[in-house]
Amino acid sequence: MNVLLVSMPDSFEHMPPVAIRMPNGALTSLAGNVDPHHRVAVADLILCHNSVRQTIIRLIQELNPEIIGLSVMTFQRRTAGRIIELARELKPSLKIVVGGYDPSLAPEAYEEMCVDYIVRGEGEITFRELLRALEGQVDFGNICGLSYRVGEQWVHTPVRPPHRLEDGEIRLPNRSARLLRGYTLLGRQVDVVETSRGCTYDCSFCSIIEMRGRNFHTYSFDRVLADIRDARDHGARTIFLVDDNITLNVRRFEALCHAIIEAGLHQLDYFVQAMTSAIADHGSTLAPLMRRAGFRYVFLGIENVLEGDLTFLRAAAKNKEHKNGKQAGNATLRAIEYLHRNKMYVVGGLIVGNPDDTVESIETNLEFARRYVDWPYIQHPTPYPRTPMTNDFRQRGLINIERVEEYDGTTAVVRTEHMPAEEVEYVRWKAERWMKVRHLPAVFRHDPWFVIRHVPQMMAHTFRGSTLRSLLGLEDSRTVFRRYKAMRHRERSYV
Ligand code: B12
Ligand code: SF4
Repeated sequence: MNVLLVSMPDSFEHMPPVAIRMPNGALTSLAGNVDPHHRVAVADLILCHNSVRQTIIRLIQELNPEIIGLSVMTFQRRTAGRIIELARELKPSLKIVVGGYDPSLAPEAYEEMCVDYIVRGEGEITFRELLRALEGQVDFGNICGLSYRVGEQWVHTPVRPPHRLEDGEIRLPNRSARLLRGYTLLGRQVDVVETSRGCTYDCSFCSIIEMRGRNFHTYSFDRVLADIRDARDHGARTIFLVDDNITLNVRRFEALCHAIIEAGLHQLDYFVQAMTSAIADHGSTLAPLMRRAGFRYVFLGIENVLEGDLTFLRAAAKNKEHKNGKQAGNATLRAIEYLHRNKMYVVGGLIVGNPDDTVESIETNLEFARRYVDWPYIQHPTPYPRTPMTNDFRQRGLINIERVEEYDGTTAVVRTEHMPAEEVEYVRWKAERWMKVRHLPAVFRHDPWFVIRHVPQMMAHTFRGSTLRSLLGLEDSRTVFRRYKAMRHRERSYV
């Protein structure tokens, strides 16, 4: 069968397409795991975010797929709906499948769209079996993790348990299936690689637990190294390790760093997401090793620097330092110190605008980011489907905006007990732009040509909404903010 898999073009404030265009790892993993007689093509629509409609039309005409699969996050739901309508119009007989976090956690939203199948949870085996069912080899009802229509009714088969990755059932991704070019992270071709899936924590804002329960499964190092080599052979110079929480098993992470070095793959740049507690507790050995293995940016899930907020976010435990087996205060500063001492940059993940936040508590976090992090990644709590935090916000009547296309993390859609949502966003937005500028010299040292060629576009993105008048101080920042919001509103219409 001819299969076309697409990821959505929607990006958010911290991912300006001029500097960051990342592949979707789910689609190549699905492509690598269907039966070999199928022809699968993958299109990451972030690579054509200015011409989505034309690209979809062209791909459907050229490839004539029998099945189209869409990978969707919640803030991309509206775009997905429009692409589904367009695809249906272009080819009414097309079978349309949706998967990813949003269809898995809010399948009811897709039942009202023109889709034929919803794949819930991990997709490789479900999708492989779905294609077999469409060829008449197996019964739809026997495929776990699938929702499908029978007449007017939707049937939901039982949940598929998370894969034990250790057994080698999931094959390597198929990167050759990609049709579009232009992936980049600050000027270097980027690719995504997984070494594990899952997490055993239960932060209240995170979708992972509802998606797959609390568990942690790992791929073998042979497979991980083969995957990195494959990404490199397809042109990548930067690898983003997309594991949910690679630092759950620090000994394994250290061994992975050794394996990368021994395999000679440490010439690539690596980005990774990490817990502060793991880095603080093991930094004296782990951080130098990470540096030797090529790690350059570490996204730290700091979440908040105030204990009250950490408790609300259920993120206190993962941010605690330990001494002699006992908890010994917040781990964040020590983690940052280890990373900086070993010449790595800290992407500081913070969440501000929690129910009890005031201007002062938000300012405390912003001041922390100004002083200690290299690249701020500050978000607002966002009520994604079925997270415990969504419940809390709903019960307290604090959700202001139900339009999910605005659930991109940097649009404040909830208010606090003390501040309107828009004020929360304004305070964060105003401070964060300047923090980003400070990191430009470091980017310049690593990739001077990229910066020279793209600095005007990067600055224009960071300071969107500004005019000559605002630069001269003749217009206040609230006017600029309103203009920025209007631009953001317009650009969300990708199709
Ligand atoms: C890595 C990652 C990123 C990276 C890289 C993204 C990329 N292009 O790959 C970065 C840091 C850039 C990022 C950014 C964002 N992310 Co993110 N990210 C993740 C993370 C950690 C892992 C995702 C991943 O690649 N997993 C590996 C792949 C193989 O698994 P998978 O995507 O789940 O796909 C499987 C199934 O879902 C299914 N499937 C997926 N698509 C499809 C399609 C079909 C047709 C089928 C059949 C099956 C299927 O099968 C796949 C294979 O089993 C998750 C989860 C987490 N713990 O936080 C969050 C997560 C996906 N991100 C999330 C969000 C919200 C964002 C942001 C909007 C804001 C933010 N929090 O940073 C931005 C938006 C980015 C943008 N487009 O502008 C949310 C999504 C919540 C939701 N309900 O939509 C998650 C779940 C985190 C959370 N807050 O809970 N993210
Ligand atoms: S530690 Fe990270 S992956 Fe795990 S539940 Fe918390 S936010 Fe999600």
